[in-house]
Parts: sequence; structure tokens; C-alpha cells
Amino acid sequence: IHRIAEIRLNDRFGVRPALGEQVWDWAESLARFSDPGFAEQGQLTVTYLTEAHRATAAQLMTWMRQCGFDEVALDAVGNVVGVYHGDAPDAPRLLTGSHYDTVRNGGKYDGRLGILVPMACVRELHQQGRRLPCGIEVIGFAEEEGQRYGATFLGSSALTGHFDPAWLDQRDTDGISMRDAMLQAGLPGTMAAIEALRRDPSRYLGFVEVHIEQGPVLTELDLPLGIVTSINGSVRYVGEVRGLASHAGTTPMDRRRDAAAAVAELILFVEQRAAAIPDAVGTVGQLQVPAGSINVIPGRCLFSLDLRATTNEARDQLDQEVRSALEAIAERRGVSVQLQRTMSVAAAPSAAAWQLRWEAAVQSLGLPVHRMPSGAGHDAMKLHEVMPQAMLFQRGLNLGISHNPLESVTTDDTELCVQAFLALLEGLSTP
Ligand code: HGY
Ligand code: MN
Ligand code: MN
Ligand code: MN
Repeated sequence: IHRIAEIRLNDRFGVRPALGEQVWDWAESLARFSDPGFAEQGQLTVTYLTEAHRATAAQLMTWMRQCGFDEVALDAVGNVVGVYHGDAPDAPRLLTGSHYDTVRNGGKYDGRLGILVPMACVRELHQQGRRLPCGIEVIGFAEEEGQRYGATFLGSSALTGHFDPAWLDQRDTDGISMRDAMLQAGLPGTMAAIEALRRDPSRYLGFVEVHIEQGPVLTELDLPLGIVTSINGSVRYVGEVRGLASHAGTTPMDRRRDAAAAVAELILFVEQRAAAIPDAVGTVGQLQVPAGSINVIPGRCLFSLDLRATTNEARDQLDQEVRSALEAIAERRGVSVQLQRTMSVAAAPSAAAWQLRWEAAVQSLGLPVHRMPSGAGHDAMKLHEVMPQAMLFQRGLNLGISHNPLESVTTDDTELCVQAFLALLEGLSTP
């Protein structure tokens, strides 16, 4: 693999980066599936178990079969599972993959790159008729972004035995429960079937995830690849402030219980405190005055909270300060607050051995090693709960913008990413 990498790299400017272009073509092709209301505007939105979600899964399965995977299946929560056997039936497996759902009006590579890169590697091995001393199990996780239901990391949680049964009763904005969405998609919709997806960690060497960086660091360093040292921990809430709707024209400013003004004060507090705590971030991504009117003081205001930091201590400090501030704001403004925590996931440090494997793979391509934390959450932090994991970042274009249709990559960087994954596999097959 190293020799091929050298040839490919030396001739890269002469010969097209074939593997990088294949991944690019697959990602572009997958983007034709998008949820109604977004597809018509040329936007990519694939949320859990919609028709576009099902079509995306079917397309991945077709390509996996063409790549030479020995087993290809859709599991009980909609994960796409492809297995390329090792050189012995009981060979341990390398687990890898990422998610194929997207945020609303998202990019083509968030998640998907981490499915398509290992698929291209398996196709290379299959074409060379090679079997490694380990199997390769590639997962297209069905749901990581938590857009349709509040259940983030649903696909990877099913593999680690952390699927929350309460998720089945969650309803989307049309009132459809997750269980009914599963049944409509031909999935069993039972906890028995979901619990059967739990993986036995002793059968696996570990989990690796390739992902776009979703930030500007690799661009600023002019590096195609980065090694992830840890994934930030995060906590998420949805909240509602209730004040008193009243006439916008006749209610004096000092007699108001304005729910939206209270949330506005909270948003500025989150921005100010997150900026003051090193490596912490805080975001109110959703904000709504239900049935609001231009001439009515908001009586209700709905909002979301996403608080993260590199360490659990910093995350918890920000979490605590924000909730205390919210209480004080409510007290002073005479409004009430309901806050519901929808997710809490601990910071996930990379396993040293796997971080070193990624470093050796990147160095084997003649590239410098850059170690960096991940501000974004990833399926790897769920697998972290049951097995060693480490991630490889690939540079994104447009300063690594993500969760935005401008998200993109180059075929050259993608070629290097596939070559690094092949080098990691090669490292696993040399004692
Ligand atoms: O929000 C995140 O960090 C990831 O994109 N789900
Ligand atoms: Mn994302
Ligand atoms: Mn992602
Ligand atoms: Mn992820």
C-alpha cells in the first residue's frame, strides 16, 4: 500500500486521484436524495426514516455489494452494515463508519465521508483479492444529528446497548412516533430487536471514524489530514419561558413579562460566558415565539441550548452557570422557565494506540502529523463507551464550513484520506 501511495502521490498531478474521485462521485450522487420541502430548493436534508433516508440506505447497500463486501444488511434501527471478512472466520474485526443522516440544509460530506472512505478501501482490497488478519465492518449510522427526533447518536447507541426505550415514543412535528416511523419503514420497532444489535466489544479491535474537520484549523495549517486527540463533551436542552402576552401598545415597559426578552438576555449570557471559558462553546440554535403577533408582547418563547467544552469540568461549569443565570433572569422578569435536558455526552479522549496508528498512517504518506481536539460530536464518542476509538479529520473547503451547503472537500485531500485509511489497514496486517 505504501508503494501505491508513493506512486499515487508522485503522479498525483499526472494521474487522477481515482479513489478520491470515487468517494467524491458517491457523495455527489447520494445528495440527490433529500426530504420534501428541501429537495425542491436543491437543499440536502435527510432525516431519520424519511423516504430520502431509506433511499440513501438502499443506495449505500447497492454500492457496498458492488465493492465486494461479503455481508450487506440493514439493521433494526436503519443502520447500513457492510462486512468484509478477514483471512479467518473468527478473525477480530475493525469497526468503522459514520452517519448518513444530515442536518437541515446540510453538506454532502458530514458523516458520509466516514462511510464512503472505508468503502473505497474495501473495494481496493477486494480488487486485489486481499484478505487481512481482521475483518472490516463498515456502518452507515442511521441517525446522529437528532433532527427529526431528539435522539442523537441513535444509530451508534444501538450498537453499544445505550438505545433509550423512551425514544420510541418520541413524536416528530407531525405527531408521528419513532416506533410508527420504524414500522412504516419496515423495521421491527421493538426493543428486543434493537437490543439484539448490541456488539460484543471483545470481537473488535476498536472503532475508527473518518470525518470532515468542520472547522478552519487544517486549512490555516495547510494540511489535508489531522489526528483527533479527543472529542468535546456536550449537553443539550430544550426550554420554554412563559411570561404574559399583552398589548404591545398599552403595556408600559416596566410592567411587562416578556418571554422573548428573557430568552434574548439568556442568549447574550451564553455567548459571553462561553467565550470566557477556555475551549467552551454555547449556542441557542432554535428560537420560537409560537403564534406570535407583531403587536403582542410574547407570552411564550421556545429555545434550545447546546453547551460544549474540551473537558467535562468546563462543560459542567458552563452548564451550571447558564442554568443559574436563567433562574435569575426568570426571577427578575417575573417569568417561569421549563428546561428539559435532551442529551449529555462526556468528552471522549482517543485511545493512544489508535491515535498512534493514525499517526503512522499519515506519516507513511509523507505528511506531517497534526493532533487536534474535535469541537463537533461524533459517533466515535458513543463507541468510546465500549471500545477504544480514534478519529482522522480531513480538511474541508471554504475554511471548513459545515452544517451548511458550502461544505466541501477536494478529491486530492480525499485521495490522501483513503490512502491513509489503507495505510492504517496495512499497519494492522503487519505483525
Ligand atoms: O452537533 C454535532 O456536533 C454533530 O454534528 N452531531
Ligand atoms: Mn453534523
Ligand atoms: Mn457528523
Ligand atoms: Mn459524527
